[in-house]
Amino acid sequence: MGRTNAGKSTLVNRLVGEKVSIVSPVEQTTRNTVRGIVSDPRGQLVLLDTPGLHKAVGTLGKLLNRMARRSAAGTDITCVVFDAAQEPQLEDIGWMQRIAKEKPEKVVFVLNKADRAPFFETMYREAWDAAKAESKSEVKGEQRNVENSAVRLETPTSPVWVKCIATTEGGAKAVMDALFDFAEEGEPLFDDDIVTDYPRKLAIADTIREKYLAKMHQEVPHEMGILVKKIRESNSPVWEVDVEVLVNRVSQKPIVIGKGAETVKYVRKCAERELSDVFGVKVALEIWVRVEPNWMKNERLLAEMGYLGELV
Ligand SMILES: Nc1nc2c(ncn2[C@@H]2O[C@H](COP(=O)(O)OP(=O)(O)OP(=O)(O)O)[C@@H](O)[C@H]2O)c(=O)[nH]1
Ligand SMILES: [Mg+2]
Repeated sequence: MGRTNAGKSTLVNRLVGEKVSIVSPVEQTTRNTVRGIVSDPRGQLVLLDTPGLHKAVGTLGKLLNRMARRSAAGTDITCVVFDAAQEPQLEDIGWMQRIAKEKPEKVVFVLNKADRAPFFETMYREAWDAAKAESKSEVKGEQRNVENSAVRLETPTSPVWVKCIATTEGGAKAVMDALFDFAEEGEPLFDDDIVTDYPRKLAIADTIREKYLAKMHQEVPHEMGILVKKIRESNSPVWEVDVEVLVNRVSQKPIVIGKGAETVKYVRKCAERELSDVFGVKVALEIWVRVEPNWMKNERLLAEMGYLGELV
């Protein structure tokens, strides 16, 4: 978990060795919890990529924050990704405070973007010290056993701090080692040739959204919802996929389509190429843009996009 744009999805893809989660330079890229599965001679790791925490605006924002928080519960290892090329921000400190308070046993703090300068490692460590101190004084206020809680707050092995460059081959090796060090023995949960169990319809919708995020550096993509209505694979070597792009306002429709349908054609071409690669069959997308005011508040549509049901 971690703040939006910290590089969580990039890291998950790097660890898995294949793209299982979409990535973009803009905030709020990931909208669902995506599982990435690492099968290594050392064993199997099941990674949960979550939507980045952010200041919630509207129903969807709140849902995404809730999903991020819930995914954190019930995991064996808590891995927080920080964009250490930037100073710690409210959301980073929020995760630290939560960890200081809830004291999960195994924590990995990833200082990502170590290829960048300046790199704010010291500030993150200081922020953690402050979060611990704050939590201790709260405990004192509640008159609990300070000694015990101090011991559990930081053991010699947790949190582990690792530097990472998620964008480069080998740049996340230390993260992988830290995760395997913490992992406990158990039966593998997935076959070793599976890299994700993310539903196909959602994966296709995400790929289309990623192409829009890359093409449109405006607010519009955040107000877009992508629905994969149907995948027709009957008797043909081509998958024909019906897609609806939902926008909030009438004025957004021409932007999503583009002049002479340029934008939608570009997105379709890039997405078709990538999806054909991923699925090993030719994929043909039929994209319809529909104005659906307040789709972000429509539970049926949100459920269809997977934003209501946690996969965890
Ligand atoms: N320079 C540099 N850039 C990185 C690194 N890791 C990720 N990025 C870039 O950071 C941006 C955000 O990456 P994502 O993986 O989409 O971030 P995220 O944390 O999943 O973001 P949300 O899904 O919005 O929560 C992308 O442009 C990545 O290419 C890194 O180690 N170094
Ligand atoms: Mg992401």
